[in-house]
Amino acid sequence: MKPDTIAALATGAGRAGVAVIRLSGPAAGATLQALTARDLPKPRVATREAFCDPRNGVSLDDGIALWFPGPRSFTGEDVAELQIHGGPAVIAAVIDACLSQPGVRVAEPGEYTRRAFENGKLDLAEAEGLADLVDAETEGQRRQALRQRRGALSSVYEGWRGRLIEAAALIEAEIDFPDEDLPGALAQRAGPVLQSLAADMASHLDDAHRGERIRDGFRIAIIGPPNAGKSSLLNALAQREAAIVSELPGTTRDVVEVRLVLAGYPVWIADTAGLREAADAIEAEGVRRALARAEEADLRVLAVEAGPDGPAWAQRLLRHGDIWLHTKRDLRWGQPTEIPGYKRRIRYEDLIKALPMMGTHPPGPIPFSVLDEIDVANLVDHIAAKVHQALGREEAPVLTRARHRRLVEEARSALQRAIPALDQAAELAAEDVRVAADQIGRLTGRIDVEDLLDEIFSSFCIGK
Ligand SMILES: Nc1nc2c(ncn2[C@@H]2O[C@H](COP(=O)(O)OP(=O)(O)OP(=O)(O)O)[C@@H](O)[C@H]2O)c(=O)[nH]1
Ligand SMILES: [Mg+2]
Repeated sequence: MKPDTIAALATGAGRAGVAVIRLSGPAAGATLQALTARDLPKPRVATREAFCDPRNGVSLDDGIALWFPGPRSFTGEDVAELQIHGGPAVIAAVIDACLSQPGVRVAEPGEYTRRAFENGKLDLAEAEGLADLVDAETEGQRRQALRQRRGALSSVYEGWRGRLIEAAALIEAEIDFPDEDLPGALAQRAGPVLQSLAADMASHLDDAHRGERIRDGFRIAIIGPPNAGKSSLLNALAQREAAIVSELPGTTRDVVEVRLVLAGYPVWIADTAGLREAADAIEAEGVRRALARAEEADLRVLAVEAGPDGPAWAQRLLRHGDIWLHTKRDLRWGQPTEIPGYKRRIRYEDLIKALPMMGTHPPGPIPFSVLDEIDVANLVDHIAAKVHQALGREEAPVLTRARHRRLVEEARSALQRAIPALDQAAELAAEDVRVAADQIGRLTGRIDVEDLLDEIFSSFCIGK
C-alpha cells in the first residue's frame, strides 16, 4: 500500500515574513504541480512560483518552491517545500489547497521524522537529538543536541552493540560446534570483551546524569531553618517575586521552583519549607518535601542566619561541593568591608579556576545579604561556576535521556550475569549477551539483533 502524502506547516505558528509548508509522500510532486500549474522545478533548486488553488485557479500567493525527489530528501520520500508569505490567511489557504489533492492529509506530530527513521535516514537516538535541537533553549543544550543529531551517541551505541554481537557469536559457536576444531575455550575469549564493555557502560552510567541535566536542567535546592531568608534568596536569583517572603517563620510550606539559565545551561532552583519540628501536618509534609528535594538536588544551598552557631543538623544535609550561606549579613556585620578577609566581587573565571580546591567538605559559610546586589552577583557567579563544573566538561555525554540510562543499565546488568556464567553455563551467558545487545539496539532502533547474528554466523566458516 502506498503511504499517504502528508502536509503541514514546518515553521512556527503566528505571523512571520516567511512560512514553509512541507509535503512528503508519493503525491508531493503532483500536488506541487497542481498548485503551480506547471512542470516540477529542477530538484533542489529554489524556484520562483505563483501558487494557485487547483480547484478554481484562484491565485493564493507568490513564493519559492523546492523539490526533493526521494530518496534524497529529509524523509527519504518525495518532498516538496513551499515558501510562502507567513500570514495566517495565506498559510491556511495554501494548506487547504494542498489537502484538496488526492492522497494528501494533515501530518501527525512527529510524522516527518518518523518517516525519516522508517526510511533509514536517521536512527532513534539521532531523531531524539533532532527533537532536542528544535527544543534547545540554551547554548549547552544546543551543543549537546547537535552532537546527538549528528550521530555522536549512535556511533558509541553501535560500537557497543557490535562488540556484544561479536561476543555472542563467539559463545554461540562454542555451544553449537563444541566438537569442531576451534581454537580452545572460545567462551573465555569473550570474557575480556564483556569485561571491558561492562566497564565502559559503568563509566557512562557514572556521569552524574550530565547529559540528562543539560537536557532537563541542573537542580538546586535552597534549604535551611525557617525565616533564614530562603525565599528572599530565590526571589533575588529569579529577579522576581516568585515566592512569598514574610517575617513569620514557616511562611513557605511547599516547594517553589524557578527556571534560570546559568553558564549556558538550564537550572531549576527550588525554594523549600523551613526545616524544623513541624507544628502541624501541612508543615510536616512541607518539611518532608524539602528534605526530598535536598536529597535529589545536584547542588544544595544551605541558608542559615549568621550567628554564633547555626543548627548543626543543617550542615549534615550538605555534601561535597555544596554552598553554605550565612544570611542577613547586613544585620549582623553591617558593611561587608568590616568583615575580615571578606572579598568583594569575585570573578567567574577565578571561581572556575579555584573550584577544584574549594570543594572540600564541609564548605565554610559565605556571608550573604540579599539586600546587597554584589553579594547576589557573587552568589550567581558562584552557582554558575558550579553548574559549569558539573556540566561543562569537554567530552560528550552519552546518556542524554532517562530512556538511554535505563537501557544501558539493563544491558550492564545482563553483562554482569553473563560474565560469571561463561565457564559453567555458556547457554545462559549467550542469552544474557543477547539481552544486552538487544537493549543497546533499542537505543538506536536500527537493526534487529537476530539479523546481525545471522550475518556474523554466515561469515563464520564453521558449518562447512
Ligand atoms: N535585613 C535582611 N533581612 C532579610 C534578608 N533576607 C531575608 N530577610 C528577611 O527575613 C525575613 C524572612 O525571609 P524569608 O525569605 O521569608 O525567609 P524563609 O527562609 O523563606 O522563611 P520560611 O519560608 O518561613 O522558611 C523576611 O522578613 C525578609 O525580609 C537579608 O539578607 N537581610
Ligand atoms: Mg520561605
